[in-house]
Amino acid sequence: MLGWMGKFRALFLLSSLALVLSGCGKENLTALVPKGYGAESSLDLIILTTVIMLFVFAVVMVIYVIALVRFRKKKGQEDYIPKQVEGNHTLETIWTVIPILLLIIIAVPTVIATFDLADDAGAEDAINVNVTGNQYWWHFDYAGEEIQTSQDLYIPVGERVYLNMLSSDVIHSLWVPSLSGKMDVNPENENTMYIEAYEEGVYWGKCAEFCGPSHSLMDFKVVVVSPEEYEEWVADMQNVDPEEPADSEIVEDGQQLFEENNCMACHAIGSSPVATGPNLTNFGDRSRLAGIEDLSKDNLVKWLKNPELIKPGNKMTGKYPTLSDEDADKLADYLLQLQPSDITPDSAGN
Ligand code: HEC
Ligand SMILES: [Cu+2]
Repeated sequence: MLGWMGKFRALFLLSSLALVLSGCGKENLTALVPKGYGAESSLDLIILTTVIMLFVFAVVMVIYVIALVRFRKKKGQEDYIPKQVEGNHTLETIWTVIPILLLIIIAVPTVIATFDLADDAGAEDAINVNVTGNQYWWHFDYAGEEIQTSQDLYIPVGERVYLNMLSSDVIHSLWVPSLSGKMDVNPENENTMYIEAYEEGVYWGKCAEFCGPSHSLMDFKVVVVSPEEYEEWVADMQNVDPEEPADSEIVEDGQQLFEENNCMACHAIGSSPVATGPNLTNFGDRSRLAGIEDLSKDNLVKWLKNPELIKPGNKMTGKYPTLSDEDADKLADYLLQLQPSDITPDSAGN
Protein backbone atom coordinates (compact mmCIF):
# COMPACT_ATOMS: atom_id res chain seq x y z
CA MET A 1 0.00 0.00 0.00
CA LEU A 2 1.03 3.57 -0.60
CA GLY A 3 2.05 5.62 2.43
CA TRP A 4 0.64 9.13 2.76
CA MET A 5 3.68 10.49 0.88
CA GLY A 6 3.03 8.02 -1.92
CA LYS A 7 -0.64 8.97 -2.04
CA PHE A 8 0.25 12.62 -2.12
CA ARG A 9 2.68 11.99 -4.98
CA ALA A 10 0.12 10.01 -6.95
CA LEU A 11 -2.45 12.75 -6.44
CA PHE A 12 0.05 15.41 -7.44
CA LEU A 13 0.99 13.48 -10.58
CA LEU A 14 -2.64 12.97 -11.59
CA SER A 15 -3.63 16.58 -11.00
CA SER A 16 -0.61 17.90 -12.93
CA LEU A 17 -1.50 15.56 -15.77
CA ALA A 18 -5.09 16.79 -15.75
CA LEU A 19 -3.84 20.39 -15.74
CA VAL A 20 -1.45 19.80 -18.64
CA LEU A 21 -4.03 17.90 -20.68
CA SER A 22 -6.67 20.56 -20.13
CA GLY A 23 -4.28 22.86 -22.06
CA CYS A 24 -4.66 20.64 -25.12
CA GLY A 25 -8.10 21.97 -26.01
CA LYS A 26 -8.03 25.03 -28.24
CA GLU A 27 -11.40 25.98 -29.54
CA ASN A 28 -10.28 26.24 -33.16
CA LEU A 29 -8.02 23.22 -32.96
CA THR A 30 -10.12 20.41 -31.58
CA ALA A 31 -11.90 17.50 -33.17
CA LEU A 32 -14.26 17.49 -30.16
CA VAL A 33 -16.03 20.73 -31.14
CA PRO A 34 -16.63 20.12 -34.85
CA LYS A 35 -17.26 23.13 -37.06
CA GLY A 36 -17.34 21.28 -40.34
CA TYR A 37 -18.74 18.22 -42.10
CA GLY A 38 -15.69 15.93 -41.96
CA ALA A 39 -15.02 16.71 -38.30
CA GLU A 40 -18.66 16.14 -37.43
CA SER A 41 -18.83 12.71 -39.03
CA SER A 42 -15.51 11.80 -37.36
CA LEU A 43 -16.88 12.84 -33.97
CA ASP A 44 -20.01 10.72 -34.51
CA LEU A 45 -17.75 7.72 -35.05
CA ILE A 46 -15.58 8.60 -32.05
CA ILE A 47 -18.70 8.72 -29.85
CA LEU A 48 -20.07 5.45 -31.25
CA THR A 49 -16.81 3.56 -30.67
CA THR A 50 -16.29 5.11 -27.24
CA VAL A 51 -19.80 4.12 -26.11
CA ILE A 52 -19.27 0.56 -27.32
CA MET A 53 -15.86 0.33 -25.65
CA LEU A 54 -17.24 1.67 -22.37
CA PHE A 55 -20.08 -0.86 -22.58
CA VAL A 56 -17.62 -3.73 -23.09
CA PHE A 57 -15.44 -2.41 -20.26
CA ALA A 58 -18.41 -2.17 -17.90
CA VAL A 59 -19.67 -5.68 -18.70
CA VAL A 60 -16.22 -7.22 -18.31
CA MET A 61 -15.65 -5.40 -15.02
CA VAL A 62 -18.99 -6.50 -13.59
CA ILE A 63 -18.36 -10.16 -14.49
CA TYR A 64 -14.81 -9.88 -13.15
CA VAL A 65 -15.92 -8.47 -9.81
CA ILE A 66 -18.70 -11.05 -9.47
CA ALA A 67 -16.21 -13.85 -10.18
CA LEU A 68 -13.74 -12.36 -7.74
CA VAL A 69 -16.24 -12.12 -4.90
CA ARG A 70 -18.18 -15.31 -5.49
CA PHE A 71 -15.29 -17.66 -6.06
CA ARG A 72 -12.93 -16.45 -3.35
CA LYS A 73 -11.32 -19.10 -1.24
CA LYS A 74 -13.59 -19.22 1.79
CA LYS A 75 -12.83 -20.42 5.31
CA GLY A 76 -13.72 -24.06 5.69
CA GLN A 77 -13.97 -24.59 1.91
CA GLU A 78 -10.27 -24.64 1.06
CA ASP A 79 -10.65 -27.73 -1.11
CA TYR A 80 -13.74 -26.54 -2.98
CA ILE A 81 -13.30 -26.28 -6.76
CA PRO A 82 -16.07 -24.47 -8.64
CA LYS A 83 -17.69 -25.98 -11.71
CA GLN A 84 -15.21 -25.94 -14.62
CA VAL A 85 -16.57 -24.38 -17.83
CA GLU A 86 -13.64 -24.95 -20.16
CA GLY A 87 -14.83 -25.95 -23.64
CA ASN A 88 -18.46 -24.96 -22.93
CA HIS A 89 -20.03 -24.50 -26.36
CA THR A 90 -22.72 -22.06 -25.34
CA LEU A 91 -20.25 -19.76 -23.58
CA GLU A 92 -17.71 -19.90 -26.40
CA THR A 93 -20.39 -19.10 -28.97
CA ILE A 94 -21.61 -16.14 -26.91
CA TRP A 95 -18.18 -14.59 -26.48
CA THR A 96 -17.34 -15.06 -30.13
CA VAL A 97 -20.60 -13.75 -31.54
CA ILE A 98 -20.93 -10.66 -29.32
CA PRO A 99 -17.57 -9.12 -30.36
CA ILE A 100 -18.31 -9.87 -34.01
CA LEU A 101 -21.65 -8.07 -33.72
CA LEU A 102 -20.00 -5.11 -31.96
CA LEU A 103 -17.34 -4.88 -34.65
CA ILE A 104 -20.02 -4.91 -37.35
CA ILE A 105 -21.86 -2.12 -35.54
CA ILE A 106 -18.62 -0.09 -35.64
CA ALA A 107 -17.57 -1.11 -39.16
CA VAL A 108 -20.74 -0.30 -41.09
CA PRO A 109 -20.96 3.43 -40.23
CA THR A 110 -17.16 3.74 -40.52
CA VAL A 111 -17.09 2.35 -44.05
CA ILE A 112 -20.09 4.47 -45.05
CA ALA A 113 -18.38 7.62 -43.67
CA THR A 114 -15.10 6.73 -45.40
CA PHE A 115 -16.79 6.53 -48.80
CA ASP A 116 -18.88 9.62 -48.08
CA LEU A 117 -15.81 11.70 -47.18
CA ALA A 118 -13.97 10.49 -50.31
CA ASP A 119 -16.89 11.37 -52.59
CA ASP A 120 -15.75 13.84 -55.23
CA ALA A 121 -18.90 13.83 -57.37
CA GLY A 122 -19.43 17.56 -56.81
CA ALA A 123 -15.83 18.58 -57.47
CA GLU A 124 -16.30 19.77 -61.04
CA ASP A 125 -18.65 22.64 -60.19
CA ALA A 126 -16.97 23.54 -56.92
CA ILE A 127 -13.90 25.48 -55.84
CA ASN A 128 -10.81 23.32 -56.35
CA VAL A 129 -7.54 24.04 -54.63
CA ASN A 130 -4.31 22.28 -55.52
CA VAL A 131 -2.49 21.89 -52.24
CA THR A 132 1.24 21.27 -52.01
CA GLY A 133 2.83 20.17 -48.76
CA ASN A 134 6.44 21.29 -48.36
CA GLN A 135 8.94 21.03 -45.55
CA TYR A 136 7.50 23.02 -43.48
CA TRP A 137 4.80 25.07 -45.14
CA TRP A 138 1.67 24.71 -47.26
CA HIS A 139 0.96 26.10 -50.70
CA PHE A 140 -2.52 26.69 -52.12
CA ASP A 141 -3.13 27.12 -55.85
CA TYR A 142 -6.75 27.99 -56.65
CA ALA A 143 -7.43 26.05 -59.85
CA GLY A 144 -8.50 28.27 -62.74
CA GLU A 145 -8.44 31.45 -60.61
CA GLU A 146 -4.82 32.50 -61.05
CA ILE A 147 -4.53 32.80 -57.30
CA GLN A 148 -1.53 31.42 -55.48
CA THR A 149 -1.18 31.72 -51.76
CA SER A 150 0.60 29.99 -48.89
CA GLN A 151 -0.07 29.35 -45.21
CA ASP A 152 -3.67 30.72 -45.20
CA LEU A 153 -6.41 28.87 -47.09
CA TYR A 154 -9.48 31.07 -47.67
CA ILE A 155 -12.80 29.31 -48.23
CA PRO A 156 -16.45 30.39 -48.24
CA VAL A 157 -18.68 29.11 -45.43
CA GLY A 158 -21.14 26.28 -46.18
CA GLU A 159 -19.54 25.21 -49.46
CA ARG A 160 -17.60 22.09 -50.25
CA VAL A 161 -14.09 22.99 -51.31
CA TYR A 162 -12.14 20.18 -52.96
CA LEU A 163 -8.45 19.80 -52.17
CA ASN A 164 -6.15 17.97 -54.59
CA MET A 165 -3.03 17.27 -52.62
CA LEU A 166 0.58 16.45 -53.46
CA SER A 167 3.87 16.84 -51.64
CA SER A 168 7.03 18.36 -53.11
CA ASP A 169 9.28 16.31 -50.86
CA VAL A 170 8.37 13.81 -48.13
CA ILE A 171 4.99 12.54 -46.94
CA HIS A 172 2.92 15.10 -45.04
CA SER A 173 -0.64 14.89 -43.80
CA LEU A 174 -3.18 17.66 -43.88
CA TRP A 175 -5.39 17.99 -40.83
CA VAL A 176 -7.77 20.73 -39.74
CA PRO A 177 -9.15 19.12 -36.57
CA SER A 178 -12.21 21.40 -36.29
CA LEU A 179 -13.18 20.89 -39.94
CA SER A 180 -11.90 17.64 -41.37
CA GLY A 181 -10.20 14.33 -40.91
CA LYS A 182 -6.56 13.74 -41.83
CA MET A 183 -5.37 12.98 -45.33
CA ASP A 184 -1.89 11.90 -46.36
CA VAL A 185 -0.10 14.18 -48.81
CA ASN A 186 2.26 12.05 -50.92
CA PRO A 187 5.00 12.97 -53.39
CA GLU A 188 3.17 10.91 -56.01
CA ASN A 189 -0.48 9.87 -56.27
CA GLU A 190 -2.71 12.85 -55.74
CA ASN A 191 -4.97 12.41 -52.73
CA THR A 192 -8.20 14.35 -52.63
CA MET A 193 -10.61 15.39 -49.93
CA TYR A 194 -13.15 18.11 -49.40
CA ILE A 195 -13.69 20.46 -46.53
CA GLU A 196 -16.93 22.17 -45.67
CA ALA A 197 -17.15 24.63 -42.78
CA TYR A 198 -20.40 25.40 -40.97
CA GLU A 199 -19.28 28.63 -39.30
CA GLU A 200 -17.12 31.58 -40.24
CA GLY A 201 -13.87 31.88 -38.35
CA VAL A 202 -10.22 30.92 -38.44
CA TYR A 203 -9.42 27.24 -37.93
CA TRP A 204 -5.98 25.87 -37.24
CA GLY A 205 -4.41 23.26 -39.45
CA LYS A 206 -1.53 20.93 -38.73
CA CYS A 207 0.75 18.52 -40.49
CA ALA A 208 -0.10 15.14 -39.00
CA GLU A 209 2.75 13.08 -40.45
CA PHE A 210 6.24 13.37 -39.00
CA CYS A 211 8.20 15.04 -41.80
CA GLY A 212 11.41 16.41 -40.27
CA PRO A 213 12.77 18.56 -37.45
CA SER A 214 10.19 21.35 -37.84
CA HIS A 215 7.23 19.04 -38.45
CA SER A 216 5.43 20.31 -35.36
CA LEU A 217 5.80 23.89 -36.64
CA MET A 218 4.12 23.18 -39.98
CA ASP A 219 0.94 25.02 -39.04
CA PHE A 220 -1.52 26.74 -41.34
CA LYS A 221 -4.89 28.46 -41.05
CA VAL A 222 -8.20 27.95 -42.79
CA VAL A 223 -9.94 31.32 -43.02
CA VAL A 224 -13.68 30.76 -43.42
CA VAL A 225 -15.59 33.81 -44.64
CA SER A 226 -19.03 34.58 -46.07
CA PRO A 227 -19.51 33.89 -49.81
CA GLU A 228 -19.56 37.67 -50.49
CA GLU A 229 -16.33 38.19 -48.58
CA TYR A 230 -14.81 35.28 -50.45
CA GLU A 231 -15.68 36.88 -53.80
CA GLU A 232 -14.15 40.12 -52.58
CA TRP A 233 -10.98 38.33 -51.51
CA VAL A 234 -10.71 36.57 -54.89
CA ALA A 235 -11.06 39.89 -56.72
CA ASP A 236 -8.48 41.57 -54.45
CA MET A 237 -5.99 38.76 -54.99
CA GLN A 238 -6.51 38.83 -58.76
CA ASN A 239 -5.99 42.59 -58.84
CA VAL A 240 -2.49 42.47 -57.38
CA ASP A 241 0.03 43.88 -59.82
CA PRO A 242 3.54 42.91 -58.74
CA GLU A 243 4.99 45.56 -61.07
CA GLU A 244 3.06 48.37 -59.42
CA PRO A 245 5.42 51.22 -58.50
CA ALA A 246 6.11 51.51 -54.78
CA ASP A 247 4.28 54.26 -52.91
CA SER A 248 7.18 55.27 -50.65
CA GLU A 249 10.94 55.31 -50.57
CA ILE A 250 11.20 52.66 -47.85
CA VAL A 251 9.00 50.30 -49.82
CA GLU A 252 10.98 50.99 -52.98
CA ASP A 253 14.24 50.18 -51.18
CA GLY A 254 12.73 46.99 -49.78
CA GLN A 255 11.44 45.96 -53.18
CA GLN A 256 14.89 46.45 -54.66
CA LEU A 257 16.54 44.47 -51.88
CA PHE A 258 14.02 41.71 -52.50
CA GLU A 259 15.21 41.53 -56.10
CA GLU A 260 18.90 41.81 -55.27
CA ASN A 261 19.07 39.18 -52.52
CA ASN A 262 17.86 36.16 -54.44
CA CYS A 263 14.49 36.21 -52.63
CA MET A 264 12.63 36.09 -55.93
CA ALA A 265 14.24 32.77 -56.86
CA CYS A 266 11.95 31.15 -54.32
CA HIS A 267 9.19 33.63 -53.44
CA ALA A 268 6.60 34.95 -55.87
CA ILE A 269 4.45 38.02 -55.33
CA GLY A 270 1.40 37.81 -57.58
CA SER A 271 0.02 34.77 -59.37
CA SER A 272 3.28 33.26 -60.61
CA PRO A 273 3.29 29.56 -59.82
CA VAL A 274 6.91 29.64 -58.53
CA ALA A 275 6.60 27.96 -55.16
CA THR A 276 10.01 26.96 -53.90
CA GLY A 277 9.11 29.14 -50.93
CA PRO A 278 5.78 30.56 -49.73
CA ASN A 279 3.95 32.90 -52.10
CA LEU A 280 4.06 36.33 -50.46
CA THR A 281 1.24 38.12 -52.34
CA ASN A 282 -0.79 38.69 -49.18
CA PHE A 283 2.01 38.23 -46.65
CA GLY A 284 1.03 41.36 -44.69
CA ASP A 285 -2.53 40.04 -44.32
CA ARG A 286 -1.41 36.84 -42.59
CA SER A 287 -1.86 36.40 -38.85
CA ARG A 288 1.29 34.32 -38.51
CA LEU A 289 4.83 34.43 -39.77
CA ALA A 290 6.03 31.11 -41.22
CA GLY A 291 2.77 29.61 -39.96
CA ILE A 292 3.61 29.94 -36.26
CA GLU A 293 5.02 33.26 -34.99
CA ASP A 294 2.99 36.42 -34.49
CA LEU A 295 3.38 38.59 -37.56
CA SER A 296 5.29 41.48 -35.99
CA LYS A 297 8.13 43.45 -37.46
CA ASP A 298 10.48 42.21 -34.72
CA ASN A 299 9.74 38.59 -35.51
CA LEU A 300 10.06 39.20 -39.23
CA VAL A 301 13.48 40.85 -38.88
CA LYS A 302 14.55 37.95 -36.68
CA TRP A 303 13.32 35.50 -39.35
CA LEU A 304 15.10 37.31 -42.18
CA LYS A 305 18.37 37.46 -40.25
CA ASN A 306 18.29 33.81 -39.24
CA PRO A 307 15.26 31.65 -40.00
CA GLU A 308 17.02 28.68 -38.43
CA LEU A 309 16.33 30.08 -34.95
CA ILE A 310 12.60 29.92 -35.62
CA LYS A 311 12.29 26.78 -37.76
CA PRO A 312 15.21 24.36 -37.57
CA GLY A 313 15.90 22.59 -40.85
CA ASN A 314 13.84 24.98 -43.00
CA LYS A 315 14.76 25.34 -46.69
CA MET A 316 15.47 29.08 -46.64
CA THR A 317 18.42 29.17 -44.23
CA GLY A 318 21.71 29.91 -45.97
CA LYS A 319 20.22 30.35 -49.45
CA TYR A 320 20.60 34.15 -49.62
CA PRO A 321 23.31 36.68 -48.69
CA THR A 322 23.60 37.61 -45.01
CA LEU A 323 21.45 40.70 -44.42
CA SER A 324 22.58 43.81 -42.54
CA ASP A 325 20.24 45.12 -39.82
CA GLU A 326 19.32 47.99 -42.07
CA ASP A 327 18.49 45.80 -45.06
CA ALA A 328 16.48 43.37 -42.94
CA ASP A 329 14.54 46.33 -41.57
CA LYS A 330 13.74 47.68 -45.04
CA LEU A 331 12.78 44.25 -46.35
CA ALA A 332 10.45 43.82 -43.39
CA ASP A 333 8.75 47.16 -44.12
CA TYR A 334 8.29 46.14 -47.72
CA LEU A 335 6.90 42.69 -46.93
CA LEU A 336 4.52 43.86 -44.21
CA GLN A 337 2.78 46.32 -46.52
CA LEU A 338 1.81 43.51 -48.92
CA GLN A 339 -1.83 43.72 -47.87
CA PRO A 340 -4.04 43.41 -50.93
CA SER A 341 -7.32 42.65 -49.14
CA ASP A 342 -9.55 43.84 -46.29
CA ILE A 343 -10.59 40.22 -45.88
CA THR A 344 -8.01 38.80 -43.48
CA PRO A 345 -7.78 36.30 -40.62
CA ASP A 346 -8.39 39.28 -38.30
CA SER A 347 -11.57 40.31 -40.11
CA ALA A 348 -12.70 36.67 -39.99
CA GLY A 349 -12.42 36.73 -36.21
CA ASN A 350 -8.96 35.34 -35.51
C1 HEC B 1 16.08 28.88 -51.48
C2 HEC B 1 14.79 29.50 -51.47
C3 HEC B 1 14.59 30.75 -50.64
C4 HEC B 1 15.24 31.96 -50.71
C5 HEC B 1 16.39 32.34 -51.63
C6 HEC B 1 14.56 32.82 -49.77
N1 HEC B 1 13.56 32.16 -49.14
FE1 HEC B 1 12.24 32.91 -47.84
N2 HEC B 1 11.45 31.09 -47.53
C7 HEC B 1 11.82 29.95 -48.21
C8 HEC B 1 11.10 28.82 -47.66
C9 HEC B 1 11.24 27.38 -48.11
C10 HEC B 1 10.29 29.33 -46.63
C11 HEC B 1 9.35 28.54 -45.75
C12 HEC B 1 10.09 28.10 -44.54
C13 HEC B 1 9.25 27.29 -43.62
O1 HEC B 1 8.23 27.81 -43.16
O2 HEC B 1 9.61 26.13 -43.37
C14 HEC B 1 10.52 30.76 -46.60
C15 HEC B 1 9.84 31.63 -45.74
C16 HEC B 1 9.92 33.00 -45.85
C17 HEC B 1 9.06 33.94 -45.17
C18 HEC B 1 7.87 33.55 -44.29
C19 HEC B 1 6.69 33.40 -45.19
C20 HEC B 1 5.35 33.17 -44.57
O3 HEC B 1 4.48 32.77 -45.29
O4 HEC B 1 5.15 33.39 -43.38
C21 HEC B 1 9.45 35.18 -45.54
C22 HEC B 1 8.83 36.49 -45.10
C23 HEC B 1 10.59 35.04 -46.42
N3 HEC B 1 10.84 33.69 -46.59
C24 HEC B 1 11.28 36.10 -46.98
C25 HEC B 1 12.44 35.94 -47.74
C26 HEC B 1 13.28 37.03 -48.16
C27 HEC B 1 13.02 38.49 -47.87
C28 HEC B 1 14.29 36.49 -48.87
C29 HEC B 1 15.47 37.20 -49.50
C30 HEC B 1 16.30 37.93 -48.59
C31 HEC B 1 14.09 35.04 -48.90
N4 HEC B 1 12.96 34.75 -48.20
C32 HEC B 1 14.90 34.14 -49.56
C33 HEC B 1 12.70 29.87 -49.26
C34 HEC B 1 13.56 30.88 -49.64
CU1 LIG C 1 4.74 17.90 -42.76
